[in-house]
Amino acid sequence: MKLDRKSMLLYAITDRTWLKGETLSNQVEDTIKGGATFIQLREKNLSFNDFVKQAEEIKTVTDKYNIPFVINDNIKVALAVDSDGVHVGQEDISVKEARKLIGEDKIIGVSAQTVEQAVLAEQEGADYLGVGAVFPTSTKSDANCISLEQLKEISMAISIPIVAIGGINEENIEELKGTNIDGICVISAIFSKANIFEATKRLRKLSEGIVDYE
Ligand code: TZP
Ligand code: MG
Repeated sequence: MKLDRKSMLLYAITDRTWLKGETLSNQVEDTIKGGATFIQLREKNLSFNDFVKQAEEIKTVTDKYNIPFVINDNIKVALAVDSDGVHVGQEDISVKEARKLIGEDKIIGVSAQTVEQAVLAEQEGADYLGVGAVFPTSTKSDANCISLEQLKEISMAISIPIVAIGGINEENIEELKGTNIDGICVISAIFSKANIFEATKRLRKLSEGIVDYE
C-alpha cells in the first residue's frame, strides 16, 4: 500500500500506562482531534480476545476520521479487525513473511536502527520505517539510542516514508529539523499529558515546522 507522506506527520502510539480512568479509544479520539495523523495500537499484555476487542474499538474511531490504523506486532489481530496494517520490529518477523500473511494491500511498518536494516526493509516491501530511539526514553527502557546523523543517513538511504521515534517532546523536536524525516512518532509526549487534545495540537504545529514537504 502506498502511503501518503503527510499521514506520517504526527504518528501516535497508544499506551495504557496513561489511561487515568479514561478509555483508550476516547484518548485516541482526543489525539486525532488535536491533529494526530496516524495511530498504532501497542499492547504487550492483553489476551487475543481482549486485544481484538480493544483494536475494534479504536478502529471505529480511526475509521470515523479516516486515519490510518496499524497494530503493533500482531498480524492475527490485524487480520481479525481488518486494520490498515501492522508494525513489526527487527526481532518480530521478516517483512517478507509479514507480507505473505497480511496481503499486498496492507501497510507494513518496520522499526530500524541502521542503514542496512532500513534498506533491507524497503527492499522487502516495507511501506514506512520508524527509526530510533533518537532521544533517551523511559517508555521503552531497552531502546538503544541512535544519533541524529545516523537518523539522517538512514532517511537519505531510503525512499519510503520515515518517522523518528523515542523521547521526542515539545522541547527537543526542533533538533530533528534537517534530518529529512516525514514526521514524528510519540507515546508519552501525547498520552502522559492531562490534556491530550491540547498536547497534540502543540506537537502537530511543531511537527509541521520540521518536515521539508508542504
Ligand atoms: N521504540 C523505540 S523508542 C519507543 C519505541 C516504542 C518508545 C517511544 O515512546 P516515547 O514516550 O515517545 O519516548
Ligand atoms: Mg515489536
